Amino acid sequence: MLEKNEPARVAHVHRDRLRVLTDHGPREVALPNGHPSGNFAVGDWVMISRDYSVMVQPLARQTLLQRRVHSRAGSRNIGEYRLIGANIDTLFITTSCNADFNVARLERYLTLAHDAGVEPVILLTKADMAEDPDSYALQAQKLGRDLAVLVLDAHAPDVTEKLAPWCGMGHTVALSGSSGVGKTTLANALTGLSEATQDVREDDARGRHTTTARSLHALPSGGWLIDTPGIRGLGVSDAASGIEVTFAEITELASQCKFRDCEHEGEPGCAVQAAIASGEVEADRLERWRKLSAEDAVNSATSSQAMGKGYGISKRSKGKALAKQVKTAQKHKKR
Ligand SMILES: Nc1nc2c(ncn2[C@@H]2O[C@H](COP(=O)(O)OP(=O)(O)OP(=O)(O)O)[C@@H](O)[C@H]2O)c(=O)[nH]1
Ligand SMILES: [Mg+2]
Repeated sequence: MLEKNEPARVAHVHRDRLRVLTDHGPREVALPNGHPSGNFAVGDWVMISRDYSVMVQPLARQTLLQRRVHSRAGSRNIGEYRLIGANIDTLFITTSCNADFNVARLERYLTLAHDAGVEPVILLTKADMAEDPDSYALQAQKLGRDLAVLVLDAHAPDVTEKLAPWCGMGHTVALSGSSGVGKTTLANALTGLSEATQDVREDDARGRHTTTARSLHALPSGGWLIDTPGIRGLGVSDAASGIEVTFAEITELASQCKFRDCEHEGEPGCAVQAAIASGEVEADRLERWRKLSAEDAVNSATSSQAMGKGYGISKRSKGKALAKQVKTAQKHKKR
């Protein structure tokens, strides 16, 4: 019975077992038949047996961050998702004030967070090595009206204090971003641990994929932190609502266009093109919205197909709206 069991939080997903954090410290628990490790994400809450030996029952998730696995057509991975973490309140989207900084990539991470109902915060590391860190902050700030953007030196003693507003009692933060941007350096500052970090390549600021597995840690503040390996390419799929929030100004303007199916390509009465003409919206931003929406539509279609074959998971049923989206996407892809 459930009362006879103990709650625990998944800190590491092994192939055949879970490492969980309990009131009495970390434990390794076995997985019974019918519960493959692939179903679990770091950050999940589970009930474990009183003797701390077996996972008994997974508990419902509040949020789930997952990303589409990049796969070649025909591969068995088509439509597969990788679970990044569960029950996350805040996603620290980490990038550096150097060659890693890329607005289109940040928009992908923002879409991932918004789609999962997770609050995004942008962390700009290596401010100490940049000539003009504020110029990066200005660009990042344009990506959302109420978006929190922090400029950091991950080695500085004030890091914990700066990140404290998101690390309070019971809150879960996850660090995401490319390899080498300083996720583990920040994690170490917050947890007090000394997990491995490694220098980046000097020529292009790229990291060496030092962290190889997702892991959850308890914070001295009473919160929780998830460190993740650097992601090479973040695909979007089934993320239409995340795109709507990430590109909120385009979503709002689109509702004022004369035609409901306006594609903002020069149709009469297009509020989006009018905003570009007046300088309110940058043409590049619309182009990035177009590209991401097109990719999302194509990937959502293949994930729906894959669903039918038993691969992956799809969040929404699509129907006619999807068919239209795919048609538009294919049109844009041909350009
Ligand atoms: N000067 C400076 N160096 C930093 C800063 N943040 C991280 N570094 C250095 O950047 C390198 C990479 O840091 P990591 O913390 O290993 O990066 P990561 O994001 O965890 O990388 P992966 O585990 O490969 O995904 C290390 O040599 C850190 O010391 C910073 O704010 N300033
Ligand atoms: Mg790391």
